[in-house]
Amino acid sequence: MKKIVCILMGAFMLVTTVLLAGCGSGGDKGTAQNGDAGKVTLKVGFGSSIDNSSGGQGLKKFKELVEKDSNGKISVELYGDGQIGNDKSMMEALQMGTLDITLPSSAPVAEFTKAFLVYDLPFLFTTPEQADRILDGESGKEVLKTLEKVNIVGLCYFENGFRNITNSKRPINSVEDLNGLKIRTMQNPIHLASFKAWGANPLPMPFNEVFTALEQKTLDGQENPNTLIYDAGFYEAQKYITISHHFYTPYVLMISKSKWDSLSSDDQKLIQKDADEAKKFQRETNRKLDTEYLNKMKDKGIQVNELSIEAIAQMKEMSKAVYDKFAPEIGQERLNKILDQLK
Ligand code: TK8
Repeated sequence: MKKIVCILMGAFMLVTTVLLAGCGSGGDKGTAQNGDAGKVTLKVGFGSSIDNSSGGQGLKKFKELVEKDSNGKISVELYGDGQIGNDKSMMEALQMGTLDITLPSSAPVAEFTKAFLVYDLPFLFTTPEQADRILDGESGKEVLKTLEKVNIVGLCYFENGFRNITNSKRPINSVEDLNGLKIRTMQNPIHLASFKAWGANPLPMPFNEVFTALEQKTLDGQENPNTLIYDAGFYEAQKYITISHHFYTPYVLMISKSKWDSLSSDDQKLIQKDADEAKKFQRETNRKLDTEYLNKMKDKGIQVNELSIEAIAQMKEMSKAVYDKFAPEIGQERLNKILDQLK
């Protein structure tokens, strides 16, 4: 009797071990992320709103596509409005593996890999189509690839857009009108050097601190695309918007390398395909909202003027020194290749 019981116990132990071993290594890499066999969760952090900003709407489209195309195997959790941090701290979270995906503006990304500085040059792009061609082309991909050396994988470029200047002091009709204005810029050496060259008094600051600083008048103004001037409510603390298009800012959709490497190659392909799909939707949405939100702000009484061609030509002239100063950090060959394609 004792012998039979031992044999049965032994057999039971053997079956359980085999079963357990089967679960561990079942098929693809990156399964069993959160206990449900094969399920994957992607935690996404973003600095602006999910519902109203064009970047947020692009992320919602990405979520919709990935969850549909993976038949629910991959779920995407969106955290907007800087809940998880600002552009820089969320990139650091990707490097530590405590966050999976984020969508910063390219300007703070340059602190992690200098190749991204090229996008911060003033008046580099004059049309959205030009930007698409460079960003989706060989040059854009080459810059994106430089993220891997800092343990991040770049998926594609969404659009933040052409930036305009707001302030509470006076309409900006000439370069001289910028003199001494305390303008918030992103934390980026080229943006700072450019506004200095144009005579303003630039102050670098994370996005989620700007509204309070405008309200408390520690700032006179800031610069962002119309969609964010509206979505972040900056227009409520400003009197004037000057359409200047002095910078174009891409958003960079990126995933932590540790997360990416933990995924199966099928899941990697699916996520890349849906990122590219969501990109198209997001850019279209951004271009539509750029005018729509500007009109909403006009209706709410903010004064809008267009910077004159003469003033833009003068600002371009004053920016030449900025191009020369940062060309070595960007990489002269990388810069020339992009400038040649824009001729
Ligand atoms: C939001 C920022 C924002 C950018 C800025 O996280 O900081 O002014 O335009 O979009 O990335």
